[in-house]
Amino acid sequence: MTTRRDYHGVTIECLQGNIADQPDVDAIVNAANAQLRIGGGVAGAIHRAAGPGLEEECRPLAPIRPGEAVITGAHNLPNRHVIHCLGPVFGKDKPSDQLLAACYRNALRLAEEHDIGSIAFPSISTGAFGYPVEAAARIALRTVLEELPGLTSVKLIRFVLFSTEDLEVHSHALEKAIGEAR
Ligand code: AR6
Repeated sequence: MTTRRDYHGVTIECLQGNIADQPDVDAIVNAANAQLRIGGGVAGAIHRAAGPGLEEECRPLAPIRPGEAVITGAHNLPNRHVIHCLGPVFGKDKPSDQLLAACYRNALRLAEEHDIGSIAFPSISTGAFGYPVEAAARIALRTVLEELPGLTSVKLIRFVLFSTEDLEVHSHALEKAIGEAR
């Protein structure tokens, strides 16, 4: 099941899948660690699929701070770019909501600067970093909607969720955010 909505000329999708297997988008977003090293979860899946060249390209860009985003090539991944975001560790990096929103905002701004037409996000901070998924989804979808009027190159924003539960939460957050924005 895919939830898809068109808003401000941009398509927003929520679907279940693996962020490292999205061959039809220009850029995928990494839920990175500060050192931009392999790690587990999303970062592990992306680095394993990209190959060691990605860590090499990341080395001079690290460390990054919570809320920050940096962009690299995609190496062996089927995309053009990887945008690496460091989400907040819930309850430790504060204010967590603003730092999480900054991840989505900064990723979209980097995408614009690099003429990216389509971008796929995972649910940043909701795994190892412990952010409750409902709250994180609300922030993610609201922030993305707020950014839409300023986007010219990005035409597709996809949320790739690992579980059916997380997909439902994000689909609901999308409907709700659009309802609030109208
Ligand atoms: N595709 C899509 N979603 C995934 C995938 C995947 N392949 N794998 C996990 N998820 P996490 P964080 C979901 O832990 O919380 C790493 O070790 C997962 O179910 O990847 O930002 C890094 O090195 C969860 O909902 O990211 C950092 O140290 C969401 O993606 C740290 O974890 C994010 O989980 C970052 O923690």
